[in-house]
Amino acid sequence: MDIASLTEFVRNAVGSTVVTDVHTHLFPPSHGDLLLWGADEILTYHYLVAELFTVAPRELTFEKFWSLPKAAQADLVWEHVFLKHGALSEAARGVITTFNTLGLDTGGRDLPGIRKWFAAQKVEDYLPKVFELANIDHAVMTNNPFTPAEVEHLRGGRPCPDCLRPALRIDPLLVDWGSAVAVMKDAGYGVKVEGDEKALGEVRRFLTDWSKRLGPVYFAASLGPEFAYPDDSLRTRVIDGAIMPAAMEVGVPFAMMIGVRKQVNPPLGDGGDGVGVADPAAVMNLCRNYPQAKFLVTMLSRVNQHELCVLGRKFGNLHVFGCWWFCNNPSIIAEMTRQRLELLGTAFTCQHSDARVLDQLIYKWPHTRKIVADVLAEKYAALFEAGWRPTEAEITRDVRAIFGGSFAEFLAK
Ligand code: FIX
Ligand code: ZN
Repeated sequence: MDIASLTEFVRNAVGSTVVTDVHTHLFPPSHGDLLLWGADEILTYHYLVAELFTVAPRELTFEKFWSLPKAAQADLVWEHVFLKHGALSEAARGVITTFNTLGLDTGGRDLPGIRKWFAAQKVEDYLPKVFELANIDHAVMTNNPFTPAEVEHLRGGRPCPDCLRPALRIDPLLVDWGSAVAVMKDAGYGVKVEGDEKALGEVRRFLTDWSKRLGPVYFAASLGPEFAYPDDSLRTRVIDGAIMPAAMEVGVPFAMMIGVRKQVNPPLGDGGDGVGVADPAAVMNLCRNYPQAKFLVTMLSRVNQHELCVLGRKFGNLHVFGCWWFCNNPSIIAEMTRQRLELLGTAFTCQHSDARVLDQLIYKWPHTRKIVADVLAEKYAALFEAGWRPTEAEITRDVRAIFGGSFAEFLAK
């Protein structure tokens, strides 16, 4: 194999490798409206609503926008972000990739026609088609036992296709203790707001009971840039007294998504969150304090990526994953993937989609595959120049590794 055929093989391998999507906000069709899909959900993705308000005319107030029906909101995004301001952002380009991949004519800019196509789809049939188009074996959901709308479905044991796997989302335990206690109390657990030993035991029981019910791939929480561990806060006591003991008892990793500055502009809703530089030392201390436990970590700030990569070299019980949210952009994905290959080899997961709308899988993975293919081709060419001759089977293996293979290995070890 010469460099040209090596490069071509690498690009094809990235283009065809099956992906495991380790973090999404998707739900089974049996969970009704919780599963977002279709033209209006695609266009009112909180990324695009935030972009709308960077260009919207003054008279379009937040109140006015949120008072509109979904379709009218989508019309405004289409008008201002796509027709009047060129659709150059990653999220906007994603919409075009999605519509085009589905064979919908964006050239004619015919939103009503596009809507008509989606109206003719049945989500039970559409979901497997989307997974096939994106070439995903399975995606991990975000299932929150503190959200009543979700609990109703989760307790009901609704059918869930095998391509969707559960994860137990536990943010309130760490960022909104008061409301977490209220939910656990209502569910019959003797949790007091003081968070004494007995209360933490009950939190542990709440987590293990939900784990028996769902069989989660991991426990997960997003945390602010101020997150510190250990400190003398209740949060540290909840981590040490409930979350880590339960995670180890159930045998699942604790996934942390660190660096979100919640609601920097609340009228934007989900689009109102921002980012802050965090201190990865909290991750270091957890990995050191719990050598028998496993941690999955992604960080939101571009500034934190190098230090996190280095921590990934230091701790075998730490798995670095994804280019989260504001890092999920071609320029940053390339930078992060290059850095991770150089520091971690293939012992990481290069991306997760964070899809909030089913159809987003159709653009988020091809966009990432393209970037990762460029970086991997460059790395393999350098390896070839150094004199190593990887076989096709080895390349296929190593490409799969950063798209879910290493994640599976990490879970299994
Ligand atoms: O905390 C999270 O899981 C975040 O991914 C979301 O809250 C965020 O709104 C999002 O959709 C990012 O892509
Ligand atoms: Zn997410």
